[in-house]
Amino acid sequence: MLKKVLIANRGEIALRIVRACNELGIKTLAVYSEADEQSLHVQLADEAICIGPAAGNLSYLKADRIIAAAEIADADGIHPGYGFLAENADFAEQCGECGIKFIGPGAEAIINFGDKAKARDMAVKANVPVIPGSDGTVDNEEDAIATAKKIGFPVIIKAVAGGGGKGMRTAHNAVAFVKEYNNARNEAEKAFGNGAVYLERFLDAPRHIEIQLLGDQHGNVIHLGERDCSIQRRHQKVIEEAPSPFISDKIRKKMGEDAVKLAKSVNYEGAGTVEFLVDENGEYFFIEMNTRIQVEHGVTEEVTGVDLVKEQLLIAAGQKLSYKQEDIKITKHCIECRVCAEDPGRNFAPCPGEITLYYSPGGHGVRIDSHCYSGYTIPPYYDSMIAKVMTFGRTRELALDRMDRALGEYLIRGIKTNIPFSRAIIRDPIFREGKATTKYIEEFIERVPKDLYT
Ligand code: MV4
Repeated sequence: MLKKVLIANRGEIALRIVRACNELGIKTLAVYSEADEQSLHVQLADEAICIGPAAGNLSYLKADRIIAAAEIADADGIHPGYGFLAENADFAEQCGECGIKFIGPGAEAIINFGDKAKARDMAVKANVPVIPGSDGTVDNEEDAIATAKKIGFPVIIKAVAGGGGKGMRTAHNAVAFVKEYNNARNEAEKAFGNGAVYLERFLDAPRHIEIQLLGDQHGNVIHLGERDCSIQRRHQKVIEEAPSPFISDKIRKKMGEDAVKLAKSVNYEGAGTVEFLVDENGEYFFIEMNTRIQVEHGVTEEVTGVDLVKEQLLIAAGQKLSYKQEDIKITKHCIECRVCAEDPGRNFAPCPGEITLYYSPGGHGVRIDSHCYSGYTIPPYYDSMIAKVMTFGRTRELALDRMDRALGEYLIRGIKTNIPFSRAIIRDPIFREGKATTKYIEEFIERVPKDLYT
């Protein structure tokens, strides 16, 4: 087993990792920025080292400082959480060179899946369905137009280094395409220092469904069913749930098997997520693979009973998976709302500041993952998520009723949050009926009067 794990992150995920380590008897080493001295992850870890000033690029993104902290305190593993260095192949490699186990897949998998065109190519090679599109990148206007015409409009132009919708553009005809192709390239160059793009047929109102995977160092890979993450605003997830109200047992099984096939084809180690878009006919297509633990992992934990972070730690220590595929049974429904310090009345602008009063919901069928407390000040330097509310029960209806109840119980004073917005969605008949696609939030904002959620 690992003896001491450095947690290269902050907020609720740092706490989540401390908890898994505590249950496994692994010592924990927190790192923190000058803005996070008062943070719970610093309080709850066995040891803590300050790694720099508040800004992320001067602290949580400083690979050399984090590795130095691990060496000073003699940690034998580093858990990157999500965001920050979680999908940084150089960091994973440097950990290895220093004899520290990076808790995640090898650098090669991070590089290959980090390039979305390469990832698409790997899916093709593994015989996993992809959306009709370009064969690799389209590197000049001429080739791009010819390929777009062959695919057929509308097409979507995506940055290979993309994520979060940056460097992504759609075009409904050849004239618009030329303009958007150049826009996408320029934006990607600016955002990622890499202007390379590829093309896909644009699906108008798909569902975003992702499969959770675990793979060990012995070639075993299992899937833990899907999460429906269609409820997104500006490419940020707002509500996630499992199982998807749209996916039949038959499609679930096929998608799961395809995700496993892809992971096995690259000897994938650790937790991973294969993202698919699913059209109105239930046809599904690979889009991306994430090589980290995701924010919404708890949803899968509640419906399967599997502790994904513990499994990550056991896998990193070289142990075999604790479960076989036939052990994985989905016996519950779980919904998650991300609570963010933002103002739905002012276009969801971030609202950092002091939480003067914090009381979080509880009771049967409720899980809260949060690092917040009364008197805690949300720093302006990091993302605005302050809690994840998960509610679960035997049926979707029960999970939804509990979410409505739980959100109504939340007391957060001093700052604005998106709680009223999430509650309005939970109460919306269209969402209740399980009909939401990736276009849902945009339409919701047009359809529903603002005073219903501000
Ligand atoms: C698409 C698509 C339609 N067709 N690809 C958005 C983020 C990135 N991960 C992939 N995204 C999309 N890719 C094709 N071929 C529509 C989206 C998309 C989307 C996907 C999931 C959730 C919300 C979304 C909102 C707008 C666009």
